[in-house]
Amino acid sequence: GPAPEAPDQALDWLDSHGRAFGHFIGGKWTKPANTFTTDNPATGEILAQISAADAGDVDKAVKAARKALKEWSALSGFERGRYLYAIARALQKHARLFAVLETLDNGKPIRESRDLDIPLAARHFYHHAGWAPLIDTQFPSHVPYGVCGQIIPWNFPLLMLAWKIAPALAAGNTVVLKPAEFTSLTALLFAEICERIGLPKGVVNIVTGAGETGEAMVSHDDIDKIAFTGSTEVGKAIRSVTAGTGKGLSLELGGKSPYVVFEDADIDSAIEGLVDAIWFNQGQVCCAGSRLLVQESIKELFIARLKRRMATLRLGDPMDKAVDIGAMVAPVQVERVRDLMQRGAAEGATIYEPDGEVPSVGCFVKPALVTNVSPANSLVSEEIFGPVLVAMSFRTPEEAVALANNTRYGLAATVWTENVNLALDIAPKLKAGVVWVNGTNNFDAAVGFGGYKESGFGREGGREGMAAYLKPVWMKDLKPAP
Ligand code: TXE
Repeated sequence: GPAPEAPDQALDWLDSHGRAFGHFIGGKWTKPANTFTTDNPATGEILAQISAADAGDVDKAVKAARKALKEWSALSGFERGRYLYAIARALQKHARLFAVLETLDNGKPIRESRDLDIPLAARHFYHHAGWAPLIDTQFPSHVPYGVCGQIIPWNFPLLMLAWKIAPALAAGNTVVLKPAEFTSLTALLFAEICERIGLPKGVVNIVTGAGETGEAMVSHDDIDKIAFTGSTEVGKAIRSVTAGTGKGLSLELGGKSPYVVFEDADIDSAIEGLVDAIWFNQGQVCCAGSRLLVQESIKELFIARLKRRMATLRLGDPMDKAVDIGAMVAPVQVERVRDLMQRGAAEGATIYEPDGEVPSVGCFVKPALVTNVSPANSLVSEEIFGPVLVAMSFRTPEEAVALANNTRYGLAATVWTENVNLALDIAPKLKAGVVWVNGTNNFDAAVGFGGYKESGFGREGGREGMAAYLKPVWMKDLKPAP
């Protein structure tokens, strides 16, 4: 096969920063302070020192964003769009460096960071560059929120940054963004891109750190809106902290998305779709198709073919271009997954894993298929956020809908059938923010993404995503028509 991707360029970039990073505030880098390490989860090697921002650092970042707001929001949409195009082009120009850095820091297969994470992040900036000059006409009588505090997870580090920053900037907001503590590096490289393309200082501020830094943002008085993607638990805490304030809020939280396969489905395609739905990014995907619901009549055949396909998945060095399953993000996530699987097994589940060795170092977890479960089993109800698929069966379409909706989450759902009428009947009955028919994980910057129920509220992407960064205002001084 092809030689593994070389990490040199990314390591050179880390070296150029002395392998230690401060925060990016008001267009300047602070000195590294109060540092913690970020490592490569596939090898355990330390990559760099990252600074943990305290309330004082967060305050400086908010002040910088506040200072930049007046000029930035007063620019024409056309001018803001030009900056967003410049960012998009720079992401494309440095795509290889971004992809390698992402894979080193996160453990995801290089094939995914190269073909999905980075191109989709660039696409998000292109898309919103196009929105910027349309805001005046598409959203008359709207103003930007102001200073936005954005907190993102570690599963798609640069892509989640793009989902947050691109629409905020297009609408005329300024931002303070905090990446997740496991994966700060591509956000820091992004800060350097903002510097290089001459984005006005203070429009984008990046502060790094863990939950305490996030808490300092959430409780800061001068942030106008918080946008959060992460665990349902933290999302609920943020909602209660912001409840008594005037802050805007959007939450994109966990999921336990159903993947419904009817007996007339194209089975080969449904299996390939399922591989993508649950084993993409080691299953660390909020909309992962983690609950297979397969019609009773084809259950045996389908499960047998799925097991055969699982045995061909290649697990190992994420820098290897042929690898399907890389490393999970951190040891704590591996433990979380193992604990849940033990609990599920103790509750009676049968767990299948294909044969084969797992590397002795690194955060590697084999793909797993769970069967013999009742709806009460923890593996059916809890978000596992790892490469673990839970399978159940149904007899009738009504039963499929009932099982699919039997969850506290509602982020995504997939329906697989050759019968268009059945698909059109079932899809609207599924309580999920996005429903895919005969496909899965189709993301588009032009389509709003977000959840129902405990998966959160607010949409990212498309017109709804733009609206999330704008506030309607009543123009009292509008002159009456002559
Ligand atoms: O998430 P956290 P964790 C789910 C998934 C996973 C579990 C735990 O099930 O196994 O959550 O992951 C910041 N105030 N998802 O513990 O803590 C944190 O620093 C403000 C699903 O890593 O929610 C990081 O930047 N911010 C999910 C971000 O929140 C706080 C993606 C997310 O981390 C904070 C990630 C606080 N009190 C995990 N505490 C998805 N929907 O895609 C932490 N943070």
